[in-house]
Amino acid sequence: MSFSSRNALITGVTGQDGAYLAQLLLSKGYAVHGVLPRRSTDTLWRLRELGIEREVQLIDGDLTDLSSLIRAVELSKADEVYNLGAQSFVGSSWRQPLLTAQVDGVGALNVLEAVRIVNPKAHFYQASTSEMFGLIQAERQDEKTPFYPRSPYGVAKLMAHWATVNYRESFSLHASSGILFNHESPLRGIEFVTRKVSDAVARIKLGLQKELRLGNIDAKRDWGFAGDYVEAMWLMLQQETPDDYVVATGQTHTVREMCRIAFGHVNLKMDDYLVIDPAYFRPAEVDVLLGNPAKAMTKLNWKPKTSLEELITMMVDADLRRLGK
Ligand code: NAP
Ligand code: F7E
Repeated sequence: MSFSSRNALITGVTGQDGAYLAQLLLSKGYAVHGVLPRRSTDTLWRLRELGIEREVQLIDGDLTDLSSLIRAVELSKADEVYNLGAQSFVGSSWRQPLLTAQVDGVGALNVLEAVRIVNPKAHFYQASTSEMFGLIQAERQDEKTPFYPRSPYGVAKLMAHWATVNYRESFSLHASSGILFNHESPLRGIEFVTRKVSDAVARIKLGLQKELRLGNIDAKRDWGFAGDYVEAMWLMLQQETPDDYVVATGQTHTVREMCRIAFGHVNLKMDDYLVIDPAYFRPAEVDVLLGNPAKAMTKLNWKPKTSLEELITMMVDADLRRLGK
């Protein structure tokens, strides 16, 4: 089906998910607009890698500047607004807690306000996160599992999550929240552990690096592919009624296992290169995450399509190609 008369607005369009979501919406015929915060460096590399840099219409704006968001919702004539913008690195959130709260917490409220003021009929998506479960209160986390965030990032995202629920209940906004578990891709930021590993493995294989320094490799995550997860975001906004959905694979693996897959893919032994460095341990850790995506699978007819092995080998191959150029 073509959505050629529909306008979408994405905050965080230059990030991993923003780029894949923009690509998905363009393929469906949407006019895609993106909020672009002012930066002194070029931040369009992901849109360029996907070959859609010229197709996304960029509008200056920042999540901390309500007036810029009002202008963006007006200019884009958005039917669907996806709030993906965030300071998304958990590790940095202890070092920049107030910025994280302003961007990830109050920023989401700013987008909700812009939608409420300009076009309360627009469908709204909030990028919630499994980090809200933190110190897990159930073995498999679903939409009913109580939250217990363990970082300033998780705390800020919890505010945004409840603001989304509250605007749905208070103002009847079509506001949905996707509680997404970790999702990765060749477009993942280099500071996150999967991409740090895929980049390092490629460098070691090519003789450009000697070792890989990591923190807590016993942490367990439910890792999926970002390309699969943006489909779930879109599906949520196509539903008759707004709701909250867990999006996950239902499998969990340690950082150590993920790392072993990456080294094994290029016929290297992880133990020959891995160094544990206390600098990468966090003040409070989320030890294990394991999602139950049953609701998304039943109600959205969504399912994850990519195994961890496929994901990590895809990322290592992409980094080998990049570094080989
Ligand atoms: P990402 O790659 O870090 O992208 C974040 C985006 O937000 C970037 O485009 C960034 O622009 C933008 N941004 C940062 N501060 C901003 C501000 N003040 N105003 C406007 N835009 C701003 O993150 P991602 O992995 O794509 O994740 C997308 C969203 O899902 C985030 O909200 C994240 O917290 C959430 N989430 C991610 C995961 C995951 O595993 N990837 C899981 C659950 C939830 P600059 O690069 O120019 O700063
Ligand atoms: O860490 C451990 C680290 O930074 C994963 C974000 O997208 O997903 C992401 O948050 C695990 C943690 O992701 C290193 O301690 C060990 O236990 O890749 P990460 P994250 O913190 O899970 C959630 C769902 C989001 O919402 C976030 O936005 O790996 N770990 N050694 C390490 N992590 C990093 N980054 N670097 C290390 O050297």
